Amino acid sequence: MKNITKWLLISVICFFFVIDPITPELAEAKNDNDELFIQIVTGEFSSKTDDGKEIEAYRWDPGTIFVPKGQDVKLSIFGVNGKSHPFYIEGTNIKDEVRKGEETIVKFRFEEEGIYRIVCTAHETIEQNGPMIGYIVVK
Ligand SMILES: [Cu+2]
Repeated sequence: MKNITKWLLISVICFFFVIDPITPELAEAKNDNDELFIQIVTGEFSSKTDDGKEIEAYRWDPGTIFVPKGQDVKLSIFGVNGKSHPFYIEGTNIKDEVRKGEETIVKFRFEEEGIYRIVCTAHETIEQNGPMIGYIVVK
């Protein structure tokens, strides 16, 4: 009986520590050029305060994306809410604009780990109906 318990315990340990856990892969998001293809959109939150004041905030959606270091990335941004979103991406020389109903595509590759912001210069602060700031997390 002791032997069975011992082997059962060893089996459980092997299952959790030796067998490789299933990890999600982004293979399907990669195209023929081995680029990581990521799609985001422009969105908008709007609400009314108790005193009737309309408030709103434009957003990149999703607002945070994860990118491996040294990976070629093709980022598609589709303009849904808001007429125009001029933006830049920190750590790159990318400056472009997203317009309503149009897709803007930019390509980049980060060699350094870090958090790089996608900043819409028209909606950078709360006062400008933002902050429309996204985060590219490079690991
Ligand atoms: Cu904007």
